[in-house]
Amino acid sequence: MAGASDLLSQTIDAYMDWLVLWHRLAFFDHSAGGDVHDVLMPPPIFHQWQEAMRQSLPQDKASIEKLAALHDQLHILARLVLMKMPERHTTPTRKDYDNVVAKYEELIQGLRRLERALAFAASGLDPLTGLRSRTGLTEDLAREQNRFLRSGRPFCLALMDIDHFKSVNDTYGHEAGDRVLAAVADRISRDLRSFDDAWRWGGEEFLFCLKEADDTSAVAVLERLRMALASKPVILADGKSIPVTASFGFAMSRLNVTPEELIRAADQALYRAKAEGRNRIVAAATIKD
Ligand code: GH3
Ligand code: MG
Ligand code: MG
Repeated sequence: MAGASDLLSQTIDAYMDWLVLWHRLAFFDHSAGGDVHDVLMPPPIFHQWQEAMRQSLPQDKASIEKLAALHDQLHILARLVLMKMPERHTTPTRKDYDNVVAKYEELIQGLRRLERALAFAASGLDPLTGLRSRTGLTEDLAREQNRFLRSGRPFCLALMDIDHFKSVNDTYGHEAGDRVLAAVADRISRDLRSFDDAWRWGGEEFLFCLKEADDTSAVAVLERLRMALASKPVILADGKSIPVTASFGFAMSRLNVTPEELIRAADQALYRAKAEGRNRIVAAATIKD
């Protein structure tokens, strides 16, 4: 993956050079000689990058294919504009010029978006929410479990699931749903304590590790977050106000109970929180130890 990511940065650089060359041909070197097909080759590194991406990140196939299509459109358009200039003694029309530049910007923006997504993936952060992704989760929880076994100070694992989130998407659209998720993540970061950890567990579900917390302090932290969400709707950039509540299930650390078992117990408690009416916090039934 590092290979694909390096090639992507080089591709973006190569495109800067390519745009300069296109400008030279369009405005100054009208009689550069040779066929524009030879002079204005697409940066070969684009194809190398595309191949590396296809092999290392097959899950991103759709965005790679979209960029490949944009790449083809840009090159066809850029050549057509050059070839259209009669005897190539004039410069492109404003409209033709703007079309090439707009296509170029679209391609570069797409490449940059992918570059950011790759950087996030490598950093273990979820690009939409900025919270941790599941990368490294097992190791992080094992470390917390070891700390508990050494020090005897308990921790709490809690799952949070946004209530009726499907209807947010259905009512306001998927993009608004994404912005609500980002806003919820922002509140999570603000309302957990600075030394607690939060992961995007998946979709509209989040996992928290509340450190050095007994039952009472864990409930206090979760209650503060539950209230913060329920008491203020999320306001989108276009002014839409979207009420959000969430349900929580949590389990406290215990000797001889693995973090994976705690998460399962928290998930069952979350299920009960949903069944009992949502917008509430439910403790896991005591697990054996
Ligand atoms: P419940 O209160 O029972 O949790 O209801 P719910 O609608 O939240 O639960 P359900 O599991 O039926 O739906 C979850 C929805 O979350 C469906 C899915 O489209 C949406 N979702 C998951 N991930 C994302 C995302 O990244 N962005 C957006 N916009 N929606 C997402
Ligand atoms: Mg869910
Ligand atoms: Mg939900």
